[in-house]
Amino acid sequence: MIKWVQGVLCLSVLVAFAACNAPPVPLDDILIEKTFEPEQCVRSVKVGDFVRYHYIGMFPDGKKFDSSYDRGSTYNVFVGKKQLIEGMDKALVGMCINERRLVKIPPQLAYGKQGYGDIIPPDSILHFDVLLLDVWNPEDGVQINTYHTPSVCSRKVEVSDYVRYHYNGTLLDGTLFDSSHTRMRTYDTYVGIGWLIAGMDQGLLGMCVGERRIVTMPPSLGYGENGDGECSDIPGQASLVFDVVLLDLHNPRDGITVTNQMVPESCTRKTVAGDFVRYHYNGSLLDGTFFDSSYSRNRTYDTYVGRGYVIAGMDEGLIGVCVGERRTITIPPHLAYGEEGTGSKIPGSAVLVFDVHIIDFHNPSDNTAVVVTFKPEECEKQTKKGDFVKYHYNASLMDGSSIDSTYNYGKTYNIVLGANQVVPGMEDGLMDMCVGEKRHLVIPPHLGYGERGVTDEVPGSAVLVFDVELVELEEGLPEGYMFIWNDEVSPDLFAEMDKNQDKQVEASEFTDYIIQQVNDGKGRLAPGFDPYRIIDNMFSNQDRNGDGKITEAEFKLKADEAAAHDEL
Ligand SMILES: [Ca+2]
Ligand SMILES: [Ca+2]
Repeated sequence: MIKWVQGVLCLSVLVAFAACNAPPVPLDDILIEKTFEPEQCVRSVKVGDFVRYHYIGMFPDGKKFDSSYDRGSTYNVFVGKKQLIEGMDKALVGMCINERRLVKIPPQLAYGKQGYGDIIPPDSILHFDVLLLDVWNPEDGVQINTYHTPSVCSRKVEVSDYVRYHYNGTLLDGTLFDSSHTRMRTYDTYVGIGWLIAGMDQGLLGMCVGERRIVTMPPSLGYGENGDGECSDIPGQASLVFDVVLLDLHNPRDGITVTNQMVPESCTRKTVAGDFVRYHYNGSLLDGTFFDSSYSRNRTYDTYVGRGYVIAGMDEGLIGVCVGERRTITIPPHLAYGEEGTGSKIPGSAVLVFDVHIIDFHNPSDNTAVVVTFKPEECEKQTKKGDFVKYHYNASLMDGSSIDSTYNYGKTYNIVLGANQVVPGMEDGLMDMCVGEKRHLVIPPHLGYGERGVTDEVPGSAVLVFDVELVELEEGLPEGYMFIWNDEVSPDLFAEMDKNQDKQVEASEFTDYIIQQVNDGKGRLAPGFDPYRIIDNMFSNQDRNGDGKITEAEFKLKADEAAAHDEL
């Protein structure tokens, strides 16, 4: 090949030398001088091919007699079928796209002794400056050259699938006629049902998301004889080359698909419609382009499921999940954001892929779930409202992450039951419990810390898990009482309290007296509260005029009023 080219070059140099210094030597055959050779030659012209080329026709003295450039369109013709002068039929064979040749054709292979009208005189040697732009063969089909194959391909394009892809469309000589990249928008279409030119309908079949291929097609499978001057500059009879990358693929008949399921070993309950779910997710497009993540916000996504609060595919994909489960939910656009897409990151007709991790869920109708994990043999007293209880707890979230533990502080948590000192779910969970008993409590957020949670400790809407152990129980007073007498009330109560006998009871006398009664076992203060605060309140109640002393009159008035129901 190289030798042959050199040979031609030498010969043409000789001819040129001869042309300048001596009368023209008659040519036996055409002479070919390659004035430009492309680096690559994927295909060269063979007899029977159809070509599109530009040319300038000249006489040896350089005088132009014809030019395709002047007409503004390529010359389009079959090669080797006597549709051209014989010399040209020969000259085009072996030419590559973008190759340029200066061809010298003797008269016997051109217009001979007759010449051609007024244009070509008899016995003319003709020079043609030829540039080949396109070649195809009627036998050609679509040629597919895959130059990048993704490592994973779970699905390939089939007839009637809907795809989103990017492409650069060029002519065979490399001229760009269209690009989805410059529009910054994928081309979205059905495949194989005539929405596309035939070559593209075929060329996309079998493609994986992420695959890159070059699809080359003859004009019969592209824009045919007339080309496409409306939307792009595709000349008639042009071969088309599309450099395609597939970004997305689904079928309108698709539902969601659930893959990569990781279900925890223990799963006693699965979500149903109406449950409230907290989950983390990473969202990406089918080609792996990330669009959103709850992790980046460092906050779970919280929603009711099966109630239309989220896209239909997610509503469906979050049904039947366990706490702690991981799954990948792939959602076709008609169950996601449809043809319009949303925001700047989810294009129209996009398939969405969500990797979700279920943190917890509950139902608004849930009560505190109580599981007794240890019950002591002896159980005389059970907790009730008003009791003062001391208990240990380990608090955690459903994913096992620890919130708090009394064991860490080495002392119990102490509360009066029914006094709103803990969340309602904890009140429920501590009722009817024996000393020594252990329980596992699951508290839904509406009985826990609600939608707001506790800053830096309990996330909003979180289900809480408490393992509790009742350590001590001090029986409370009947509801509404802060102090009661164990025995009969002394008839000389006022006199007993007025220790210095000045006919009035000062705060210190009152306090000393009540404390004495409690210590003697004659009376009882409500457990779990500051006794001095209770006594202060009792004193204030008696001291009607607020002068810091209780007179006998004040005392009597109060005693009559509260004969049936009060502290004294
Ligand atoms: Ca006194
Ligand atoms: Ca008073």
